[in-house]
Amino acid sequence: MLLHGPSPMQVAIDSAWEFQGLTFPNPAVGCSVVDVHGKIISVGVHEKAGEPHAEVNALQMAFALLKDDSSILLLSDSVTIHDYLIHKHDNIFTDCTLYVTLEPCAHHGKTPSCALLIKELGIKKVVVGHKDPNADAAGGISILEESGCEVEIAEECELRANDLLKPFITWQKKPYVTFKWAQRLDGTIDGGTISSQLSRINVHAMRDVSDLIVIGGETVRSDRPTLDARLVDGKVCDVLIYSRQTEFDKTIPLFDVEGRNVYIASSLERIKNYKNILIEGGPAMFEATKNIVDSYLCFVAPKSGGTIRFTNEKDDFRILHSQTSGGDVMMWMELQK
Ligand code: AOF
Ligand code: ZN
Repeated sequence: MLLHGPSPMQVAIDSAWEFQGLTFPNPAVGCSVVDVHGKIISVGVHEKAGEPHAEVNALQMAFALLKDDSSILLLSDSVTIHDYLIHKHDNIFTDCTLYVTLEPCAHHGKTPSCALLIKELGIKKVVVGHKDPNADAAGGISILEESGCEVEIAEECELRANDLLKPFITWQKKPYVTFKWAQRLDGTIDGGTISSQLSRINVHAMRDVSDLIVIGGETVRSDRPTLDARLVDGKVCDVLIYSRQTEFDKTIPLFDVEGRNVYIASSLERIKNYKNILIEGGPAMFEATKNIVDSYLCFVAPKSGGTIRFTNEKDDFRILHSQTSGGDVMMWMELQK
């Protein structure tokens, strides 16, 4: 029996999900480079705004492999990698196909245009998962087609590429709200640290690119959190404590973080002043925020032992993506309405 692995587009989508929640204000994007025999030779992802795009990371690795020369891997800045590839490619990419989850960008933003790079490298075929919803960067498909590159829109992948792009599509018009929680296999959410060190680093990296963290008053009182991004040496963001009571013990560490505004309110109105919002909540917050949450991120640690659980009834979720995270399972989900 012949076994097939995942398609190059699926590999690009799965790889991009590893950085979902970490690329604000940019989308999470993945790219596979496939050689003339149909073999995936490299995969690249966009990891953080300002850093190289997925195509550039994938082509950098492909160059190192095809040329058997790792010196390009020492470069980290997008402009430098673009220049290097353009000057040294010797037409090695001509017969390669790129599978990229998002239309290659036409513009020069924080980094130079991917479509122009692909054109310069003479790549003959690009398969695109989704058009770019950002008018400033869209137009890469036309640039490629006009240069004689065959562009295919991977229709069977559209739903999966669309799931991946949801935060970015939403940011074009309104804030995007993620509700995150960690639980054990038995559903418990109390009693100290639950998730793995890697999962906690992941959450700090999300805080680093969030502009507002929302948390319930009860959690503030019981956990006495700091809500900063120290595990990734990241920036601090504002905090909204959602509570009917306005008095809090100001020695709780979150009040003592420099450069942060802390609001205490019994309404979620303030959310509309922000763009990338992370709710770190328990069962009460879950109910209170159902109408404003775009996606749910749940970390499940393979252990048991607490006492408090979500006891909410009758909710169905759709899993957008699941992956492992330092021994935990991490699920991105949408509530079925
Ligand atoms: C791509 N590949 O991996 C990503 C793209 O400021 P810049 O230069 O980083 O450009 C950001 C815009 O580029 C972003 O708003 C989106 O339209 C597109 N993102 N495009 O070709 C990528 N992340
Ligand atoms: Zn680009």
